[in-house]
Parts: sequence; structure tokens; C-alpha cells
Amino acid sequence: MYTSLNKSAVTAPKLFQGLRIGDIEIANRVVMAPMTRSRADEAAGDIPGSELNIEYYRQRSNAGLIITEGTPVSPLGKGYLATPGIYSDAQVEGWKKITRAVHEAGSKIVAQIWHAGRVSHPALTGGMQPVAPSAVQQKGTVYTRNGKLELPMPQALELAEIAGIVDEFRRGAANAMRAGFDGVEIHGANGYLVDQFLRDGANKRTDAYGGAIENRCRFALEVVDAVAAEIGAGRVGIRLSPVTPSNDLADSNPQAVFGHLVEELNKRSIAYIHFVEGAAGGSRDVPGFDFIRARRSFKGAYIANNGYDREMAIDKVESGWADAIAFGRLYIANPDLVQRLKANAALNSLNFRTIYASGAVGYTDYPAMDVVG
Ligand code: 8OZ
Repeated sequence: MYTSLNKSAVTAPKLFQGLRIGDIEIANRVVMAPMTRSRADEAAGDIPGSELNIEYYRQRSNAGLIITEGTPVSPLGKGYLATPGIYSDAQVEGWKKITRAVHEAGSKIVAQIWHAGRVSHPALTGGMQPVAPSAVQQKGTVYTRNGKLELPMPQALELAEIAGIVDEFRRGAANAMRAGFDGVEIHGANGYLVDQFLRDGANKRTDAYGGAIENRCRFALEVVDAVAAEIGAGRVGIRLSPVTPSNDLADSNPQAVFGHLVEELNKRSIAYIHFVEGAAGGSRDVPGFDFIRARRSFKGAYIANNGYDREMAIDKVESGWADAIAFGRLYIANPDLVQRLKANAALNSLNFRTIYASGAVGYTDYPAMDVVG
């Protein structure tokens, strides 16, 4: 076989070059986005670490960084079926098997620590009423073992209860480090509990956690501070989605809220912010927040997500729009995504019906590309 590759004349796109994110060294700037796959052992107590779970993450360990599926910090923080938690010892033991496999394959992995807040149902929480900043019911339904049910009215958190939830995030982060993770990503996006405090569509509180922007940012920042004190700010990231309408949540002035939050995060020297640019899984063209301004003002790493393809990812990293790009759907369907992006190879298409199914189909059976040797 004849190859004419003059290696010295070819500079790899920055997307494929390494990066230091806080205290975490990653081998390339392709990130696997956090994605709920609902394949934990629910009967055993929402335990990860089955052979299939290990294989799924191992297959994708070509990413510079893997962000796990959202992992609830408590039983009450659960919002979907069969999501693996990070509050019990058995869960930590399960995650250990996954982090070991990912590290052996040369990648890095952070746990996305998560509390669903009002996006839940007693049928998912062992009978407990979901909690939220305020008693504001979300329009919509959730999937439970009893079928699809209307989202209930959440219980507004008492002022005295808030510190306990902050502490659950702290313990989730401590457990993540025990489980061998390289750090954590706080799930502050897509309409879940942290985001419910941030945005005034769900936060109607009149105490120190509601009203003024500084107050609505308080819960998020207390979580960041508690987690950073536990594991070090250089191992903490946060995912934010200033303008996504996901989970029936909106804010009257996202620029003001998230602009303030970014400034505060900057003071705390966390490793990264992971921005969902636009409507999660939908249009990138949603007004209300200036991502370029956030990128310029934040001195940590900026991970961009939402609808990126190969060309856009290469361009946006090359131009400095972002430090790294998180791919969701493409990573479900293409276990060897980095190799495919490098080779500009064809991509598998995603089967939407098996995203939240159980078993190997649509999970670990997407083929790697044929490598002609
Ligand atoms: C889709 C299905 C279940 C959970 C998010 C955690 O939107 C999620 C999620 C998305 O961030």
C-alpha cells in the first residue's frame, strides 16, 4: 500500500490536541457529554457497574474526557428510571469498575452529580414528594414503573432543609473521588434542582435563596463551594444552560442571572463551565445569553455543547470559541468517535428508540468503523 502522508506537513487540528482542564489533563478536546441511559440495576438500589455499563464506557474511552450520565446524589434526587446513584457504598463500588476501565483505556472521567428537584415523582423516589425551591408545578409527564404519569406539585424546600441538600452534593463529590473519578460536574442545567433555584420560572422564594439574582445564585454557589472544599476547585466543573426551555423552565433575564453566576464562578477558580448553547438537543439559535462574552470573561476551560458536527467542532476550537466540545448523540451511536472524526469517516446514525431501553441493543452494539490494515 502506498501512502503519501508527510507527517511534518500536517498539523493536527487543535480538537485532537491535549488540554489541561483545572487539575485534569486530557489527551484531546473531544468530550463525551453526560447522557441518561437508564441501565443501572434499579432492583439492587440504582447500582452501576454491570458488564454492559463497563463495556459502554470502555468503548468510548477515546474521548479526552467522559462526563458520566447524571448520577443522583440522593434517592429524592432521582427523576428517571434506572439512573445510577452516587450516595451508597454499593454504588461507589459499581462506579469503581467503570472508572478503572476508562483509565486503563487512557481516558479521564468525571461524575455528573445531579438532583432532579421537581422533575420527579413519588413513584421514582420511594414515595417521597419531590422538592423544589417553590411549589411551582412543571407541565409534563415522567416515566415510572406505573407508566407515564403527570409531574406532581413539588414540596417547597424549607430554609432549614437547604443545607442538607448542599451536603448531599458534597457527599456525592466525596463518593466520586472514592470511586476513582478525576472530578465531578455539577448538573446546573436543563431545568433540574440547581437550575430551578437559578431561574425565576421556578424560584418564587422570598428568603435568601430567591428574588434578587445574587439570592437565586446562592444555592448553586453553595454547592460549588461545598464540592470544591471537598475535592479541590481544580476538579470541579458545572454544566449550565442559560436559555434552554427544557423541563418547562425559563428565566426573565438569563443574561443577568448567568452573567453574574459566571463572574462568581470565575472567583472560585473551578476547572470548567460546560455550556449548553441554545435549546438542549434543539436549536442553537435561542436569544437571551451572550456565550462569547461568557467565554471571554471566564478564565477556566469552556466546554461547548449542542448540535456540534465535525467541521463546527474543529472550527470552534481552532478559533478559540471553546476549549473543548462535548458530543452527546454522536457518542451514543459512534463508540469510536475520536477515530472517526480524525479520519473524517462516515458516522453511524442514532436509533432514538433504544436510548433509554434496557440491555445491549443501542447501548454497546453500535459498531466501530472498519479499520483497513
Ligand atoms: C434526557 C433524559 C433524561 C435526563 C438532562 C439529565 O436533560 C437530563 C436528561 C435528559 O440534563
